[in-house]
Amino acid sequence: MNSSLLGVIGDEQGSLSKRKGSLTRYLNCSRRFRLVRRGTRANALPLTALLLALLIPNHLYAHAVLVRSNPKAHEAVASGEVNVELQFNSRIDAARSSLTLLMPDGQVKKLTQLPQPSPAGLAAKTSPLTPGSYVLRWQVLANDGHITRGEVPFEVK
Ligand SMILES: [Cu+2]
Repeated sequence: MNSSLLGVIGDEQGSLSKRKGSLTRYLNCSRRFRLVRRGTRANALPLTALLLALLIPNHLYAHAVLVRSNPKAHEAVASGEVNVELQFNSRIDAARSSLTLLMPDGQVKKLTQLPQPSPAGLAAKTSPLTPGSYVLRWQVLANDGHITRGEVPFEVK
């Protein structure tokens, strides 16, 4: 059902029906979301609702997902300045992405980013940290225009 419906959509678009899976999920994701926006403009609410229901599961796999971090989740690091580095599965827009640190006392501090280590990476250096439990929170904008966010809890010993 999923693929036959997408075939119909592809015919409306004139080009989607020709693709055979050579495009990445990333491209699928951004194209499908443009389709949803057009549907809204045309006031095709039932179609839009159906598309959303079909697309949300795909959407979860489509954009910036954290693949590696320093510190690692639940890692215990030495006190002092901590080098934060996050690696994602897709290119991200660093200027529209943010890193914040939840301190042991509940304060939230915005981290100043360092130059991107790679197009899919983010980096920052914390102020000197004292022992306690911290949570690094990230929010990133992927190239396809979608925002994802997550947390990396870690300890300072
Ligand atoms: Cu996306």
